[in-house]
Amino acid sequence: MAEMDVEKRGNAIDEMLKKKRDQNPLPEPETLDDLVQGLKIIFQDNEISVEEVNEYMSKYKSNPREWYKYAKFDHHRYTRNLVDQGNGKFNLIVLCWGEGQGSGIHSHSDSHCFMKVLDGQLDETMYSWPSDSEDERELQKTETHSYGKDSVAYINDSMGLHRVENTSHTNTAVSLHLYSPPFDMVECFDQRTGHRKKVRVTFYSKFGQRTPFPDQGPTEQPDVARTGCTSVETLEPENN
Ligand code: 2CO
Ligand code: FE2
Repeated sequence: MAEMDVEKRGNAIDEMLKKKRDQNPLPEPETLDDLVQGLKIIFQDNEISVEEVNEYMSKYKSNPREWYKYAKFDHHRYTRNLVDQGNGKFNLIVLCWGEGQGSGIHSHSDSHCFMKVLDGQLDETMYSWPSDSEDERELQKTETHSYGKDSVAYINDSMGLHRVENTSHTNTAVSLHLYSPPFDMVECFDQRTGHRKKVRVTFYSKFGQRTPFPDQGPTEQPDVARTGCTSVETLEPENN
């Protein structure tokens, strides 16, 4: 009985989606601009299908000429470069990962997070949430994945925490991230103790232009391994 309910609900959602797409068709995502336009159509709805977004982002085949202007690297940390604000429904961001650069372990502020690799390869390590107790305990790894060019990954807080890294010492990597709803704070976690802190995430550039101070953040970035996060502007007190 329960299975049938799920199936019926699944069919109802498929039907609804089909109807909506007949009325408002998505452009084939032949270019990055097409992809942005199509994503804006998808996110007009309050309910989105993770599968539909995943498939749509997978269809776009990365063309460096289209995203080159957003690809700005920094020697010390990975960078976050805003591409589009998705009519307030999502942020689309190009992340640039230098050789050996990675994020700390973090959550995603109750947002949907899609990550499409545009160039190179990215490795993801997933962890389970630490318990609420005060005890210090090492975070438990749950899964590892490697993503190559044009593949799309998805995470939300119910699936756990993750760290993303470009482990190559010879190649850079570039990825396109969609976060809905947009966020500017995340929680970062210390792998050894499970302790967490709130961290503001910032943009290195917006719409292809380098972001002026104060968005740029301090020149001395806290070390990823010790603070648990990069792209940090301000470390907020935990009770904030
Ligand atoms: N979430 C991280 C960020 O936006 C990147 S890891 O992929 O979700 O900086
Ligand atoms: Fe992430």
